Amino acid sequence: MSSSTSSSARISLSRFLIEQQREKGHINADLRLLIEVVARACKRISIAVGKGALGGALGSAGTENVQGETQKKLDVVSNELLLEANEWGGHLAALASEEMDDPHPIPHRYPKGEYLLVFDPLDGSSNIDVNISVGTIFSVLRCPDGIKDPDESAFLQPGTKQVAAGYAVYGSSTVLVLTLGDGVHQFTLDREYGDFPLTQSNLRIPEDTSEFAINMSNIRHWEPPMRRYIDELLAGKTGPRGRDFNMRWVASMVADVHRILTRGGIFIYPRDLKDPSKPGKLRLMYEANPMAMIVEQAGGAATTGLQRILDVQPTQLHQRVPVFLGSRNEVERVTAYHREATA
Ligand code: FDP
Repeated sequence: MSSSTSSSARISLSRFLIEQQREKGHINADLRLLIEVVARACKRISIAVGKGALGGALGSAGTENVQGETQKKLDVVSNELLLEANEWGGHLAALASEEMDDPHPIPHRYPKGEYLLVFDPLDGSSNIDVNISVGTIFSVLRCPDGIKDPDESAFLQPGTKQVAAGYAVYGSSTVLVLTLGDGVHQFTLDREYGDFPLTQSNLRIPEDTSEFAINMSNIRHWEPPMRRYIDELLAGKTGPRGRDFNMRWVASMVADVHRILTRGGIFIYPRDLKDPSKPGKLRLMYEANPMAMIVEQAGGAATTGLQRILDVQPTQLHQRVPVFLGSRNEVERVTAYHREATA
């Protein structure tokens, strides 16, 4: 069962992490520092996002990232904030980001640590200018032994190797959701005190749901098992499922996944035939993998439609995968439809 914490039993993120290190031995001092530094950067991004038009950072930066997507000014600002916060602490061997073609080395003037940090600095960027929730997603891996100057190949580890994953949602409140491989915990930014008290521990995703999240405008590009699954949901009480389903699509993965973590649901971004060269829209290393780790740690499931996301062996830093994640029974059903279709 998940549990909410009241303000009388305030446990800050720092205290939570120290206890994880001291009592449970889940993390070492470097990983603790890494998470604290990421949280600090998220606080700064939250402030930048919260300023809206007053901060002068809305709109396009006039550049494109490696995926050919237009970068927003706040994408660039968020990326800079995460780089600056993390490169000097001595806990990282390298960083990689959605917004940079290649991994970012730690400058020679700083010591290097044992971890690799991969992030999407501002997920849901098409929602930035319209005051809808956006967020940061991150994943932490160990740098392979003996590698002093990690390049892309050092990052190409399956999601099962993640030692931590998390996201921040910059919404009506700013929340930080974190897993260190022992459950999922939620912290809420206290804007007056500037810290992140623990507000919910051991979040659990209900196994069943009547809510799905998908961009329905792509329906004509979907493969047959995907159409079959959604047709059955849309048929509601009159169809084979015998009950009605509701749809929600924020179009910020962080916000849609956060809703699912809070009350259940299934989130889908399938492979489609619009551009057959792209196996889905979402990126494996800094969207699908960290979200899959969080969802599994909360009792849900996460697949590509054919295999567990966390088992995918990456071949490229910016590779894309189809994503099906959330309430276990729905993810298993739609995955079974895909497997039947390829059998
Ligand atoms: P965005 O392109 O705005 O950055 O990361 C990709 C992503 O957002 C996800 O956050 C979101 O779930 C999805 O794309 C939205 O895709 P559609 O524009 O196709 O709805």
